[in-house]
Amino acid sequence: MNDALALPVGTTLDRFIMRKQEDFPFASGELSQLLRDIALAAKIVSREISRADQDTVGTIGTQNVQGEDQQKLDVIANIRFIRALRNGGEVCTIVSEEDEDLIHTGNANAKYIVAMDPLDGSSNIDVNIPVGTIFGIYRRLTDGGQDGTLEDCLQKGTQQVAAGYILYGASTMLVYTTGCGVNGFTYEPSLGEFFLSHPDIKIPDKGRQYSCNEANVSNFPLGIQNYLAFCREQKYSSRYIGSLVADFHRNLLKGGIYFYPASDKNKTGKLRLLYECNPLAFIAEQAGGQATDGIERILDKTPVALHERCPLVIGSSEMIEKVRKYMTL
Ligand code: AHM
Ligand code: MG
Repeated sequence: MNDALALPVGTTLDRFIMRKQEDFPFASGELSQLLRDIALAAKIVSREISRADQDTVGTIGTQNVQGEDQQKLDVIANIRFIRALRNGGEVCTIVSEEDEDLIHTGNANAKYIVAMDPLDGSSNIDVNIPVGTIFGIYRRLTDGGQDGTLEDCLQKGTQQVAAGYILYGASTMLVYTTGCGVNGFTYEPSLGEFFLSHPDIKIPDKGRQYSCNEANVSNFPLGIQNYLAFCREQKYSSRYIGSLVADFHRNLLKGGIYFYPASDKNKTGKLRLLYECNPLAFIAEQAGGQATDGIERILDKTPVALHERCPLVIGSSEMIEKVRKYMTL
C-alpha cells in the first residue's frame, strides 16, 4: 500500500512514519523506531558536516578495512550512527564500512540488522562537496537472545525491509523506501525536522546524463566501453561528482545512469554490495529504475563476505536495458 500521495508535502518525517505504520495493523512499531533513530543520527551528522572546523575536517591518520584513509568525519559519522542504533534498541547487529567485523549493540533480542556506509564519498569532505550515508535494513534470521550472526548479515538485497540514504548537500535530505515506493524528506535545521518534500519519487525511464569515472574507460569491460561511446554519440551529458549518493540522487530525480564497473584497478568493481549497492538498488527499483552488476540483478546476488565489492550499473530503466544489450553483444 502506498499512501504517500495522501500525505501532503510538508508532513513531518515522524508523522509520515507513524501514518505508514498504521497501514499495517500488526506492525509492532520497531521498524518505525529504527527509522527515527537513523533520522536522529542524520541530524547530528548533518550538523557536524556543516560545522566543518578543524575538529571535523581532515584525515585521522588511520585506515579503514578497505585500506582507505579515514577522515575524521568518517569516524564521527560511524560513532553517531552506531550510538543512535544502540540506544534506540531495535538493532542487534550492524555492518559498517568503517569496521572490519560485525558490531553487536548488546540488544540481543532486537530483530533488525543494519548494513551502512556512515559517510560515503568522504574524500570529498574537505572540498565542500556533498557526501552521504547509505543504509539497508534486514530482519534477522536467527532467534533473538543472542547477537546477530554472519548468516543474518549476508542476506540477499531482496530481503531488505527498508533502505535509504541521507544526502548532505546544499540541504540535507533523507530518502527511503520500505518497499511501498520511495519518499524524500528535506531537513529544516531551524526546526530540527525532516519534512516530506519529494513524495512517491519515480525515476524517469530514460535520461540524458551518465555518471562514471571516465579516466578508467580503457579498463572497463568492452560492453561498457561501447555503451559509453553510444552515450557520447548521443551527446548525453557527463555528470560525475565522485560521491555516489549525490550522483545517484541527481539521476533519480532527473533520469540518468551511474556505473562503476569492474576494471583492471578494481577487478570486482569498487563499491560494496551490502551497504552501497543493495540499498540503492532497492530504492532504484522501488522508483521504477533498475540496478545490475552488468549481468545479474544486484538484489539477487548472494553476498559471501561483509565487505565484498561488486560492479554497479544503476539508474533509469531504459538506459540499463541498453547497457544489458551492449554487455551481451
Ligand atoms: P568510499 O566509500 O570510500 O567513499 O568510496 C565510494 C566512492 C563513491 O561515493 C564514488 O562514487 C566512488 O567512490 C568514486 O570513486 P573514484 O574516485 O574511483 O571515481
Ligand atoms: Mg562508501
